[in-house]
Amino acid sequence: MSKNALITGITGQDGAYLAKFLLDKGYEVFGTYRRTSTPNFWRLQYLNIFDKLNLIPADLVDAGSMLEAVKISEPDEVYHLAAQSFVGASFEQPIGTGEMTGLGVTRILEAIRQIDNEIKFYQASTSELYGNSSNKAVNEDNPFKPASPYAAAKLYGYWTTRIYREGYDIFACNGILFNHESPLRGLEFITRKISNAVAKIALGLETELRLGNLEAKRDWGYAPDYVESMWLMLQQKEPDDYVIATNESRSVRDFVEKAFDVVGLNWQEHVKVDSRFFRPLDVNFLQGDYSKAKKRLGWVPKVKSDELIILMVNDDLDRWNRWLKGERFPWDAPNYTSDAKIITRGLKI
Ligand code: NAP
Ligand code: F7E
Repeated sequence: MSKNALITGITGQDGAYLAKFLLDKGYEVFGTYRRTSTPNFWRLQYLNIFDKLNLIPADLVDAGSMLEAVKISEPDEVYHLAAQSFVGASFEQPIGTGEMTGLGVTRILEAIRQIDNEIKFYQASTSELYGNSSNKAVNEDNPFKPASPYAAAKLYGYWTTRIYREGYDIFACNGILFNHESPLRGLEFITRKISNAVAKIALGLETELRLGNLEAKRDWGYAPDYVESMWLMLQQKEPDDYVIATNESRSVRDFVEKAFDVVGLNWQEHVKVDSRFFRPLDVNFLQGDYSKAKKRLGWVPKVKSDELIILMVNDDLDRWNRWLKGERFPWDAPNYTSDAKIITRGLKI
């Protein structure tokens, strides 16, 4: 008999890739989505899985809806991916981020505890937990030092997961995932902001790209590789916490340079540093040591950042080329305009 999986946040980058991964493994996949004025299913359509899923409306701030999602789906495994996941926005909406990204974890774990504590649980923890605590590669034993409201909320979620594991014997795991990207990444995150702008600049649709802190370094992996690790964690004999990373780190400056190289342009002629994109506090350096995941789960990253940059730029080039030929898509790119009137922390773009 096939297993049931419930993915909260199925409309996001990881939710979409994980849904595809689990469908391919023969799971019956349920996913939560929140009510929005415009439906947001483009990633599921992009991966051609939209009509294979069971979708349940639920919101992280609404405990009853989370309980209902667990009841309806009767899951063997819950992958809790839903969150306000953008670090920059967490400085603008710190309380909402605490509600969704922090307390949301308790709401879903309470639902599991009340309905069936045999359900296995994955919590989307993050490298942001480490903050600026180290300038070397970090593993599961390094201390945490969150540097944003997002990271503080995730720290709460990390410990709640461990408390429910130890206190109620729930098979609950933290995946401490370092940054992972793909052509399905949201446009506000740096990698996709860059790949999308590079494609548009190469095709003459835009001339400049405005960025903030170019010196920050991140350990960037490929999202489809990373969702496999989530599943692997829940297939082990015992629940545990794992770092998932590539063990390589590069700066935003380096990423942007390589992305412009893909289309044969000089990044310095197009990139402008703009104070609006700096955060009140930033994490300068992150690099993960995934030795434990390699040893226990047999997991290794297949795509490293050099390849990732090329595939992301090429995918956005393909989208915009097709758009120029008159094709229209369910996904975001055609709707995105750089002249939108955005206000961030009181500063107008
Ligand atoms: P994402 O693309 O931003 O997706 C987040 C998902 O959460 C979306 O489906 C979103 O729905 C949903 N969501 C947000 N607020 C909600 C609410 N109030 N109620 C219900 N659903 C809500 O994020 P991602 O990159 O896939 O990341 C997945 C998870 O891993 C997140 O928890 C993130 O914090 C964590 N994480 C990500 C990374 C990374 O590098 N990607 C690394 C470590 C940890 P909408 O589509 O309606 O917005
Ligand atoms: O920023 C710098 C920015 O927003 C990366 C989330 O998935 O990964 C993600 O969080 C770096 C930061 O990702 C711009 O200041 C410069 O230092 O792409 P990002 P993030 O903050 O690392 C972790 C692991 C998560 O858990 C999160 O959910 O790039 N940066 N200029 C910029 N960043 C953005 N977004 N935009 C800029 O213009």
